[in-house]
Amino acid sequence: MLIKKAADIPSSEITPQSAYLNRRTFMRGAAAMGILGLGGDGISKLVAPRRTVAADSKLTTVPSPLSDKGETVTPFQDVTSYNNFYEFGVEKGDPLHNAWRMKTRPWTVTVDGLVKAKKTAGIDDLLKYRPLEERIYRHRCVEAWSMVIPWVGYSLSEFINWAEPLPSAKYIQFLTLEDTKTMPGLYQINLNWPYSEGLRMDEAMHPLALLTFGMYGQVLPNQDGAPVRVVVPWKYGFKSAKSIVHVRFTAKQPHTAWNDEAPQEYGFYSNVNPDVDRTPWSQKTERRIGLPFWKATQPSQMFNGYGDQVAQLYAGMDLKKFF
Ligand SMILES: Nc1nc2c(c(=O)[nH]1)N[C@H]1C(S)=C(S)[C@@H](COP(=O)(O)O)O[C@H]1N2
Ligand SMILES: [Mo]
Repeated sequence: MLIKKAADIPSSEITPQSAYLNRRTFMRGAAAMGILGLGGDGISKLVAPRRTVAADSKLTTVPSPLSDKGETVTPFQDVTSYNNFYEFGVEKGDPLHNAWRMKTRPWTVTVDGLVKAKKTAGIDDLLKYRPLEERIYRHRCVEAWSMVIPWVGYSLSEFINWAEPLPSAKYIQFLTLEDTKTMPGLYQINLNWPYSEGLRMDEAMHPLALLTFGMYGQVLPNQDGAPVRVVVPWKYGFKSAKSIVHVRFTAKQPHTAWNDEAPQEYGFYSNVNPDVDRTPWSQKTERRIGLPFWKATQPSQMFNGYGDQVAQLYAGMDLKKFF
């Protein structure tokens, strides 16, 4: 978001999914053999049995009544090649080219702060903890582009119940992976790393807030926040932290990376709001990725169209002040 670009990525950067998968497999092999000088894993990675989830990227899902109806899903290749994941670089195509280096197994999520007891969960246990739902949501970036994505996960509230926060916990904070070995963006962009985001507890408990493990019926591609992220569809995309390693419950509003960077532009709440224009981008309209340019521009909706479900969370609040 520091680099304020409206232009779409050149079509030369968009690789068909199959080609991309082949390339990624090749690159992984090359990395394991040290061809790219990234070494470290050695040959054992090539012969070690692959873990269930990695070997079969398909996820079994149940449909969800919380899915949007009547939206055209954005093509997979757009959703996986036009990304904001600043740890992997600032250009929209950078995460596709860099994020495959991130190791998503083993992976644990640590829970602490105002909880009964500190806990740690392994990613595969989290994945199996509740039935995985397919939830089609509109996804709205503050840069005024949007997508429609069939995510896979279960409500964040399920995870919070497992975490057992104390009644004094009023906020939840998400801290994400900060790995200098695989994330060139950590040196390129002056954000307050690790990436931090947060929600008020009642927002986090809302059934629409999704703990997300996959999309398009498969595990999340790394550039979309593997192995686990949140998706908060009524808020701007930057609230939806990717590649979470640490969840903390707090009494006070936690600091967040973009708010630290530019508090006058990126508020803590950051509900989609066509009437609040704090950023360089007008929020009145959005450009739907994957549509031809003459159809792409659409009016933006309050709470990204989820107002019927979430507006009561903000009853009595001045949303121009708490933007
Ligand atoms: N860790 C981390 N999470 C992040 C970001 C990031 O840079 N780092 N970018 C955010 C922004 S600005 C957006 S719009 C969404 C993009 O998600 P997508 O690439 O899966 O569409 O991720 C959000 N989560
Ligand atoms: Mo964003």
